[in-house]
Amino acid sequence: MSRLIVVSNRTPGKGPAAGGLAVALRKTLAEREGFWFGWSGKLVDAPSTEARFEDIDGLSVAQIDLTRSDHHAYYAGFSNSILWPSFHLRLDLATIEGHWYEGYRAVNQQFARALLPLLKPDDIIWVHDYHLIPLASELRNLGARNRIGFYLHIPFPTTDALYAIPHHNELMRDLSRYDLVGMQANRDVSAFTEFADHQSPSSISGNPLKSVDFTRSETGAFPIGSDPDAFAKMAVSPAATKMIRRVERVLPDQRLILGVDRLDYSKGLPQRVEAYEKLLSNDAHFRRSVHMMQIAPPSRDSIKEYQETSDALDAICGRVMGRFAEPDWSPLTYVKRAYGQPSLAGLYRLARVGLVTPLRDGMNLVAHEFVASQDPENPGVLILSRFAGAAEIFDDAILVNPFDTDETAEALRMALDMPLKERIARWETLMAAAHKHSVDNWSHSFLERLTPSDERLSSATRD
Ligand code: ADQ
Repeated sequence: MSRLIVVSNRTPGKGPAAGGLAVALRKTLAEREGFWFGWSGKLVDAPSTEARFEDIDGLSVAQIDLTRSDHHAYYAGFSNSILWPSFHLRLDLATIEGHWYEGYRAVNQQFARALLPLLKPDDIIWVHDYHLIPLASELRNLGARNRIGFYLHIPFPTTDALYAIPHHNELMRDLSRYDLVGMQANRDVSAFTEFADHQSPSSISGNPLKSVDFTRSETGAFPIGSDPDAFAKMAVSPAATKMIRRVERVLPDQRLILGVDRLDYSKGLPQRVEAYEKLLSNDAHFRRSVHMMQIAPPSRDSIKEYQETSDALDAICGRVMGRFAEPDWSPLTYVKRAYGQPSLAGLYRLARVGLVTPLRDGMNLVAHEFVASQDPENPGVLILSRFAGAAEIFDDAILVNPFDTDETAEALRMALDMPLKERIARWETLMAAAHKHSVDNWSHSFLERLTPSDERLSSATRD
């Protein structure tokens, strides 16, 4: 079997893997004798030209260092102040500084130059996410002929939003140089196809410079998932049970509404707390019997728009506390830090409602993890944004428009009042979907499509 090389902005670190992605790809890499390539996390004066190999808990990792100025332009600049907001349809939050594109391109070139000498001709390369859109182009410009796949973890934008991104045509041409482009959801594939159709030679006749030829690149939806069995197990582990006891002690007889997210404007956090405020205001009988817990560790906090989201969330949490708290009852806990997965699994299991209401999201793994952690005999209810990729998979969740806080408040009421029988029936369907779309199935199906057809054929004959 050919080797697999995984490339992402950062390589996984030491210690227990933080996410299902690292665990799943770690397993696949072990089977295929490949390595993981990416930035080391170190900022240096002169960019490194050669990668350093390191064994990190049995995983072979090749890393390069970046200069502070390249990294700033590439990461906080072009990737997270232009691509992230535009792909999430938040053009109002994009900041465009023309020179960032040079840094973005320079880092992708640096990745390509350091990776090329490490490649064997039949290696398969799997590139992850919007930081590295130009990588296949850069590798091909240096002569690489390997099969290269790209996976976009975030939503694909509408054609209009794409046009607002500087150098969008070059970026789309870069995408067309992958053999396979994977997206989270059908909605993303449709948006991509719409753009590709716009670009077809017939629609841009007279302007050949603008045409991007997508005919050699395949595109498809490969929805990512969690490891549901691992979460189900973790949710009854001693660490999870300890967390459950800690919370039950301070919140006796309270039905818990739980949100877990990176503190990011795409996650709809202020709107979510506002919906909870409406629930308490409309239905006084919920006061004293429910409690909302929002866990949101800071993220990308050097970027102004993230600080503003954090301030907005502080303000609305303060308002809800001031409005509804009493000396012996608090409506809300807001925790601004990360927790280990077993503790999170415990909280998911304890919650009566998982409130997952991003304004737009590639997939949303919290929804998967919440479902997998439930007690089958007394499961909680998932309230899910229609604008998360997960909504295409979990249609037995209560689906809401997160911009409509009245609708979300009503969904909260419905979830809190939902009879056990209905909760079980919905959960069983959700859990079946979480299994069907596990992270293992995701990586296998993507790699199966990326693997050259002659290799696929010979492995099928061997089996
Ligand atoms: P994210 O935007 O980070 O991922 P998400 O899919 O929800 O969003 O993944 C978050 C991960 O971080 C989950 O595994 C969750 O458990 C963990 N996490 C969140 N809050 C935490 C906390 N307080 N403590 C510890 N862990 C926490 C991007 C895209 C998504 C896409 C994923 C994977 O934006 O749409 O689903 O990649 O492709």
